[in-house]
Amino acid sequence: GTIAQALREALETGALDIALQPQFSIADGTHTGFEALARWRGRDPEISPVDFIPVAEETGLIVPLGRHVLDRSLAAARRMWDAGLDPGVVAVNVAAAQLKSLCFVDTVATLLKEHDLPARILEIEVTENVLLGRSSERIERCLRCLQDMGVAIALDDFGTGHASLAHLKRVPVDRLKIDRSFVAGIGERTDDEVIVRTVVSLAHALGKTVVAEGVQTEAQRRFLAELACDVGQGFLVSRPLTPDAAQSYLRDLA
Ligand code: G
Ligand code: G
Ligand code: NA
Ligand code: MN
Repeated sequence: GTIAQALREALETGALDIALQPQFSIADGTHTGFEALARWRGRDPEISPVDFIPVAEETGLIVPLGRHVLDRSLAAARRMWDAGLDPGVVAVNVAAAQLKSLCFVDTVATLLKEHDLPARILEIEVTENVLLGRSSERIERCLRCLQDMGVAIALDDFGTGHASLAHLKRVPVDRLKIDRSFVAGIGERTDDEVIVRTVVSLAHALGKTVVAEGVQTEAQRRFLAELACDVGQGFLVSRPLTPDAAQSYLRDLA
């Protein structure tokens, strides 16, 4: 369709870029890293990744697009390091089709080398549903390979997909990201509070860290701090920023 064609052109012309959203320690507010989010610049009205990522997945464009996002994310981290700033861990969303392609681990290793960055700078975010398809065994092997390299693995939108606790036991995952729909209910709905409390406790009992998404209020942060939730992300601290603005953000913290 037309979106697919325009997306292909956007990849070629450099119109596809990233935004970086800061992540922070729930306990003391210190910076811990960024999540990289794909952005399609120069389109009016703007098209959200919620709309163009599915098109990219259907057309196979997600493989070059995902590589581009990874490359831009590492380039941004490199530039921060070169400016004497510490970006922390940069989390990049990766789709099933990328993990299925046999060369994904090589792509990651090559890009880390090109940008002269250690593997520990990088986190790969996957959704639960990535673990369910026909290629789940291959994908799990790929994730384990990345983990062995020193790349962290995060399970995104946790609690909204179709994975079971058996998956959680088996798959190589270092952290859980609590979906923002649950965080939004803190202070509003007892059921959301119970779910958040239970996910933090489950993650910690399994030796994993927890990121709360969509933290918008100080009251939500305080609730999460009482649970010893590790990391937060959300409008309370910052919206997603252009790479330049993210660098200024880090400089202003120092
Ligand atoms: O910032 P926000 O509207 O930008 O992101 C919307 C959704 O799109 C999120 O669920 C996010 O995980 C997903 N997304 C954003 N960037 C990427 C990307 O580079 N790759 C994949 N696979 N998903 C992305
Ligand atoms: O989960 P995905 O990986 O789905 O999450 C990133 C999306 O969440 C992006 O669209 C980002 O702009 C959005 N987002 C980030 N922080 C907040 C927040 O505090 N509130 C809301 N409503 N959305 C947020
Ligand atoms: Na994400
Ligand atoms: Mn998410």
